[in-house]
Amino acid sequence: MEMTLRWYGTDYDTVKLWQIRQIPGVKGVITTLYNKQAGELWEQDEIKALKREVEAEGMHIAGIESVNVSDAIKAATADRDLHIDNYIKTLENLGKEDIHMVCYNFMPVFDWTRSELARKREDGSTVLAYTQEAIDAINPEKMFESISGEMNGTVMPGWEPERMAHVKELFEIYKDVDEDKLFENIVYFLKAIMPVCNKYDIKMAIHPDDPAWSVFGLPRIINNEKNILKLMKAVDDVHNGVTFCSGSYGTSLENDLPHMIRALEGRIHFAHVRNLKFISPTNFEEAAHLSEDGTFDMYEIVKALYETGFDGPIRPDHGRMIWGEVAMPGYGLYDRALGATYINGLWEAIKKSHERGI
Ligand code: CS2
Ligand code: MN
Repeated sequence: MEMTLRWYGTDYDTVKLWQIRQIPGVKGVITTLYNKQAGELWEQDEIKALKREVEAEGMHIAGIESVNVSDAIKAATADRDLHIDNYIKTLENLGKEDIHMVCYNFMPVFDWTRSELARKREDGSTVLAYTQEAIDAINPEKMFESISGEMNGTVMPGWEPERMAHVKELFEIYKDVDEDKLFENIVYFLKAIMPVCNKYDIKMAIHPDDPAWSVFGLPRIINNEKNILKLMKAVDDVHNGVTFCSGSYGTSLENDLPHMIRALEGRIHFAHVRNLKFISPTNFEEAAHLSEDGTFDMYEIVKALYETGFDGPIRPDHGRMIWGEVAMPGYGLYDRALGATYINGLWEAIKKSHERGI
């Protein structure tokens, strides 16, 4: 595995590359072209410039998170083939720039959803949190105003004001898209991009839906072992792979995370490792990465990754806001650096135990 950190680019991130570089063992970043809309083409020059920027700080791009898939592709509207064509050309340009891992998701309209962006914990830290009651109380057409918590000038991905203005139309295009149709659409998309992925050895890594169930009545299909294995089988190519996000699959207590990792052996190309603390099955908050601070056994998660030969980029995921840091919720420097160090420690211990036959 390669330890990495997500970086939101010079224009958006409060965290700088030089700071990331000082985290022990982190030489790679996961980033994207943040000014691109889903469906748009990425020119090779733009990718090259991003690469140069990262490399000038002594680091490299370990993968892209994300090349977003447009709602036209997800819902199969008229622009679908045009957007797929742009996606293929984008992958080709990434391949030419020697980038071989692309994370994406197939969640309709929104990316991950939380009901609070800054729930205060006992120790004064703040975290992203979710309660089903709060989400149920939100009127989808007014949800932008309804979201609570300290925003620090940022919003959840997919909730940008310019998108929220069109949220009604976005919901409209999913009117006839149920889970089966969404599945058909993702298979169509993956089959179309597999040739370019094979040509440039680009590993596609689908991020799970978060939370792992339908919100606002929109279909969700990347949420449990059965469904993700179904997708792996439907397009049975190693380039059709997975981002194993413990915090997203883990939103459902029915998901046995180490078991899922083992079932997905060979198809996990990227890992997001974080912990959640459950108050009830539909009320959870994002904890520190340490096992005892949350509900998951992080040792078993990292061990399953190690034992299945995972060798892609891994990153801590959302961190708590600690030590007075002001940053994008979930994406401050301090707690993610602690998370990276903790995961590195687990990995080293597990690896040495194996090597020494302990
Ligand atoms: C990320 C996702 O912040 C997060 O939880 O893991 O937003 C992820 O980047 C996207 O779903 C991938 O397209
Ligand atoms: Mn994630």
